[in-house]
Amino acid sequence: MNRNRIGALTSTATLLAICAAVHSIADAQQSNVKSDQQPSFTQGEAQTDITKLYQWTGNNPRTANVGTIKSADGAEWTVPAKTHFKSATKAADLYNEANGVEPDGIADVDLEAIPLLDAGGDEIFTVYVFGDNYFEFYVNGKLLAVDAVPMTPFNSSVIRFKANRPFTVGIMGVDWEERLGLGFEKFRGASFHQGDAGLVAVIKNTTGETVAITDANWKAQTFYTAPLKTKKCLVLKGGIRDSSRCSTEDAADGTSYFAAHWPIPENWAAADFDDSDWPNAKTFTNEFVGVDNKPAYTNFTDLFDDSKTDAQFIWSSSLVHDNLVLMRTTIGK
Ligand SMILES: [Ca+2]
Ligand SMILES: [Ca+2]
Ligand SMILES: [Ca+2]
Ligand SMILES: [Ca+2]
Repeated sequence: MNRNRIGALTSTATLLAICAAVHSIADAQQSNVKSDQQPSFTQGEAQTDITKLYQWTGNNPRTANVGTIKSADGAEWTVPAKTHFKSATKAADLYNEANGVEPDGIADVDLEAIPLLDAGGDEIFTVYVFGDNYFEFYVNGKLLAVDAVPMTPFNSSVIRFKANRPFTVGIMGVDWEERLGLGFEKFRGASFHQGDAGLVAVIKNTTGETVAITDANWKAQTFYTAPLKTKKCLVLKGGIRDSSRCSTEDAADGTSYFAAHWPIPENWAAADFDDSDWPNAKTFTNEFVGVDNKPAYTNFTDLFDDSKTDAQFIWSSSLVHDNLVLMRTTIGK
């Protein structure tokens, strides 16, 4: 055996050893995860219980369906999310093309006409929300109202409520999808396009003072992450569910992609829920989210982009892959 051949064998062996080491680090990251943090994986598109929630036939027409899919462990998952869309109070429209509510700005909105919801307390607050695509809004564990439009048109909402400080706000955000269970949508001729998300909110008191904005102080955790080209691109460590290494490319055929699901804790929106192992929310710029062509946002930049209290778009680690994200904050005295 000549020296070059030995050299080649040595470097192959070294390479294999490095691969094995990298692999064991990846496995270790997964095995460090507590059993209640381990996701259930599904593969392919949801085929059962397909139900139409909402259809929009105007500009950017989409149908918002839900469906169910089973994972190998026998668990059944509603995708993109189990919502209260059909049963809960709809948030009033700040801007909603579907209902013909299209004010040029906040000066044209009659706040007194917005129903006052009761979260238990005496002080009156107003929250303005723009979410891509859908949200449900809780105070101290009580569901107050849900987004009037699950997918398109892009709308914004206003909710008035009574509460006492301190109070805890919980928001469930959903990035809607058309390829149920895969996290893909159909976009400009692409059958498997990776859609993105993002949510911004501002809470004011009756004097117009801002008492809370979405920012990196919020907690945000994903409970449904897709599409995953491979299961291994998802990095799990403690409460971290990081999909930022997963491919964001559209696919010619995405039907073999995977999705990760975690059960939603029953009391996740309650004031005393322990969110200490949830990551802080990640913030994203308006440019990254791409809101410059959405009047539901741009007509209200004096609310959402106030120079002194500039609300940030928040989400969990991946604006693309994380499709069901729970967000929490507590507003103090
Ligand atoms: Ca919406
Ligand atoms: Ca979206
Ligand atoms: Ca802003
Ligand atoms: Ca998505």
